[in-house]
Amino acid sequence: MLQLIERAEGYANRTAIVDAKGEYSYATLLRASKKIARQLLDGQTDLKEARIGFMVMPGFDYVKTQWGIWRAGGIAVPICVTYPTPSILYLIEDAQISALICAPEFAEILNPLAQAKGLTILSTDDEYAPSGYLPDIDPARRAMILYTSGTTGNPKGVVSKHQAIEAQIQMLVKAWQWQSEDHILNILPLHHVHGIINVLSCALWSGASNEFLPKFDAAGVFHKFLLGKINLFMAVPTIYYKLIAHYESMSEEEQQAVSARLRQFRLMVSGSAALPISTLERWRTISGQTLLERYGMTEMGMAISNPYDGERRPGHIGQALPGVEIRIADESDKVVNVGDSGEIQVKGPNVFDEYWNKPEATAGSFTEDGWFRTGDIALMNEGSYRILGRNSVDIIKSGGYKISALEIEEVLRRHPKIKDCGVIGIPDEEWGEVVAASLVLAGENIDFEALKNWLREQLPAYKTPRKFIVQDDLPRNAMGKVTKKALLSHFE
Ligand code: MLC
Ligand code: AMP
Repeated sequence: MLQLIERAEGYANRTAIVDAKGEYSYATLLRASKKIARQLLDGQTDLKEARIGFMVMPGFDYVKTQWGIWRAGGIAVPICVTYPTPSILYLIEDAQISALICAPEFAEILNPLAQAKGLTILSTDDEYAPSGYLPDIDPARRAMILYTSGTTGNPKGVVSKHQAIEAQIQMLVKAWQWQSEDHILNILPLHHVHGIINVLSCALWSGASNEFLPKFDAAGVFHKFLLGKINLFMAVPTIYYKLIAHYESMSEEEQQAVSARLRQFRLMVSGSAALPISTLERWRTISGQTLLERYGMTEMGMAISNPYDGERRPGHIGQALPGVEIRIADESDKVVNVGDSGEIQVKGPNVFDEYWNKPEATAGSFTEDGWFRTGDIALMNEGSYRILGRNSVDIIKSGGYKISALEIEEVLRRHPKIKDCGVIGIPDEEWGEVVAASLVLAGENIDFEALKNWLREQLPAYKTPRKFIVQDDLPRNAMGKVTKKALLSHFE
């Protein structure tokens, strides 16, 4: 049996999930996920790794659906709740999804797609409860596909097996000393590892409580904190930036109450993008908490972390997590001297096996001797790793989301008024980077409002460019390739 499920049986009466609709025990979660599993199986004995797409807001229904797919032997493919139709269609086709589960509020978007593709569609509200046994799931089977942007145009599906997910959870539970008394607030999107593994799954593995706020909002977060139950928090640097900005807008009395409460937290973690030292310091003054910065990736969960006990060094990501091997290698995959910079390469039970249906991309992301190439450049500085950047200018990190410049460029080039374009990330204190596009027009001019509206129909909001310039031509090198570094200077 899957360890997450087996462990949940031991926590039966404890509170697993809190959401806007109520509180749910582990026993309730086990019952509800069994019902979903049986609905999906509908007489079959095992889904045998069929891909099940699900579009459900963060909350109890999301978790029962994810567990239901796993318990029926399926591969869970979460669909971002703000995806526009083309992004959902891409995912359905790329992952070869065979059935969909959706919350009633998404039926209007998913029903026509299910019909067009001939897919079964279930609702999280379906009441019928067929009987039947659930299959025994070997942890070596595939469990989840998460979509990640890369240096190729379209997002790739990262396939994780149950055993990799279990390894990712276990190393964090150990390193950060998760306990069954913990109560964490989860404000992250649930189509990425930060929210799914580090917060939700670590809590459920430990018998702790995961409380959802389905969408981040700074006032809502402070309100939840002040209620007094939450003792753990994990977020991307942009969220800490926004919390600080909100704190600064509060009255002195409110600030004192929030600060006093934050001082009682057991742990606060930052990750998914570089944490600016100014944010770490400001948050420490407000909360008395030194944020624990850690480093990870969809392909491997977390790999490097500052210590729970011991010095958390600003501007550094810490040391390898238990069971993870790290090396810093040069362009020919040779290990560099300690202190020299190179690519972070990773080995361990947490690392993924494959991109879905992309054997070439999979092979290209591992060295000949099996190390995963992260593409992140770092060095070891007095016992702690420090990130210096990435080996591709075409990967942008904005608000903790990874965005491919090439994917945005491909979309922009489909617009009838755009002849060519170049997309880059501009450094930004709040967002880490902001997506910016230089456009070469096909005609005289372009209506930017209309362009923004068009883009919102093509791409999720977090991927859409925020800054535009119009140029006669893009800066290019002697080979005719757009030079992104030169392009950056054109935005200044
Ligand atoms: C939104 N806005 C942006 C933006 N995203 N502006 C600039 N750049 C961006 N990237 C604008 C919107 O257009 C809107 O403006 C306004 O901000 C509010 O939009 P929103 O959608 O409500 O934003 P908000 O909810 O505030 O989102 C911010 C956020 C979100 C930080 C909460 O981006 C987020 O949840 N990020 C977490 C992503 C994450 O989980 N990454 C982990 C990946 S896994 P207007 O004008 O339209 O009103 C990984 C591995 C690891 O990285 O190590 O963890
Ligand atoms: P994703 O592909 O969305 O999982 O994002 C993974 C990427 O986020 C990594 O390859 C890093 O570039 C970046 N990242 C994660 N944590 C950190 C961190 N603490 N500091 C800097 N970059 C980070």
